[in-house]
Amino acid sequence: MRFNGLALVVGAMAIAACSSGDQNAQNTSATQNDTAAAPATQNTGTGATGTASMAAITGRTHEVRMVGDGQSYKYEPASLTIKQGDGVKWIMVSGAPHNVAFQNVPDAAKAQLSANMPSQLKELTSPMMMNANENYTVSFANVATGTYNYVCEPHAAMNMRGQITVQP
Ligand SMILES: [Cu+2]
Repeated sequence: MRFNGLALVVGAMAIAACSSGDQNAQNTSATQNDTAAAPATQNTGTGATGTASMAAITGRTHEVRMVGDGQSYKYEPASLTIKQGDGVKWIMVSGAPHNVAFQNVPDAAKAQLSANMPSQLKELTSPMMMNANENYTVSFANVATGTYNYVCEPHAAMNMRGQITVQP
């Protein structure tokens, strides 16, 4: 039901954008037409991945160290339980490059988690961290409760994986 609602909202915005574009076209002003078209394009883009906006951390920020010694690569701790509203800060310690790529995220949580992840390499994927103390922080504010699995893409074959459980 919630997604039907979102689809309706996005659809309504698209219709509103179209009708305002039509009005502008009758207006014979090319400039107004252009400014009307820009937001419509952005709305469509946001709708494709969801309609959430970034929600800042309201609780505490937990740290996860990313370590590797050439033999084994891991997140420390690999498993973390947090409260909704907390943040997680991944810190590059050794064995770079590392990153954080969430996998199998339920559709209902995707939009908010994505909105809370700055500078994504691709969907739900952090940039690579190359140097000691480089870090990446994700807010879990407004992110649905549940368990989120993630992997370090460069070390996936070495089973560098982690898990965040978000509790109410
Ligand atoms: Cu790694």
